Amino acid sequence: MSGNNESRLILALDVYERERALKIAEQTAEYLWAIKVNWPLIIGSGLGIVTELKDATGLPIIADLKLADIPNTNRLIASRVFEAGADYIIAHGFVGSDSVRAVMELGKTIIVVEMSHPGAKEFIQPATDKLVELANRLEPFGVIAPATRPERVAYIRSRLNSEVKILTPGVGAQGGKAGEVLKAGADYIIVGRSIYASENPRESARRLYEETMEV
Ligand code: BMP
Repeated sequence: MSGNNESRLILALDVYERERALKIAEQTAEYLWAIKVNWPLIIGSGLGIVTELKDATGLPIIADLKLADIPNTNRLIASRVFEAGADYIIAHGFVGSDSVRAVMELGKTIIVVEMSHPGAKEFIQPATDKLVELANRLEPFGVIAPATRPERVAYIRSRLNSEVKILTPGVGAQGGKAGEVLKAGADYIIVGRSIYASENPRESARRLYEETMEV
């Protein structure tokens, strides 16, 4: 099954089990632009799941490792994850440009500039302007911004180079609304529980996909 290049929906596949992950990925692939793999799935199923998901769906895979280490360690981790077939890696920007560059030298990178949870207001949000400046300087594929705060997405969009994409988690379970955040300037929405924990993941993905197409 192959994915949908027109789609603006990214599935956050935060389950532990390999079989379950592959089943949900195959059921929903038609409506997705990409699949985001985070630590729960890598810890539960091993890094090989990246290759398997790619083979099973043909979709781009985003490895959401939120790398936040010194350049050498970021490089050691990122090289194996890109080798496994990841198309994008998410890295934190607050560790500094050298750490982010170490990832960017190996493949397409997405930088966190603001997060979606309430605690993001404590440390990350006060640093967002600087993180956006970092993204403007390094020109990664994209940045992560909060779907829970569309006004912040609009603000980030107004300061960010237009070629840099905005990917927004926080739709559904965390309270964000797909239409609102896309109207605010997001390029993609990232959705986990509202799809994978629903009774019918395929139908939930289809509904979200339709919603994004109406914007
Ligand atoms: P859910 O739709 O179930 O809330 O999942 C959101 C996904 O996006 C999770 O994988 C989470 O780790 C990730 N995420 C987030 O929720 N907020 C952020 O600011 C950054 C994230 O990567």
